[in-house]
Amino acid sequence: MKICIINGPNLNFLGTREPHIYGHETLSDIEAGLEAFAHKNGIELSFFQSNCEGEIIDHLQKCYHDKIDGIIINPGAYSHTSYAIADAIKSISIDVIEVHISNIYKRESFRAHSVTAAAAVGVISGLGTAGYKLALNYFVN
Ligand code: CA2
Repeated sequence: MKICIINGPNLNFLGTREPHIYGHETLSDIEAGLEAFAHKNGIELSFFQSNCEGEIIDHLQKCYHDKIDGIIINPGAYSHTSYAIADAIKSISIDVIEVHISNIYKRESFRAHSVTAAAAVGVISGLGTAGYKLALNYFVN
């Protein structure tokens, strides 16, 4: 099984700023933890991070062409604005789980709505960086 983990804008800053919201793990730490978990479960993982909306859409389309079985995406702030990413998720016919490290429902009101979430199979929000591993576990099962 091939799973791709996609992270959107500013998530390359994880572990360096705002640790009270996003924790102390860097994106590399998170990816290494997921890789170890995937290896034990016979899953092939790939990772992508971009600060650019179009690059994220291009990568979602690449996942379609590469016959990826599942996608875990944290679209960052594009979750709240990007109908283009939502359309891309809908168009590729791949199960997508949306992950938010923070609880988007108990922060600023603009974060409480995700336009991309409606295109996902499910959403994990507020469980910290463990949310990525929980999403991966969904695909394992
Ligand atoms: O909780 C999440 O995972 C978010 O997707 C994170 C986004 C935010 O815009 C969403 O509302 C919720 C922001 C990611 C910013 O990442 C940073 C990481 C470290 C330091 C500063 C920003």
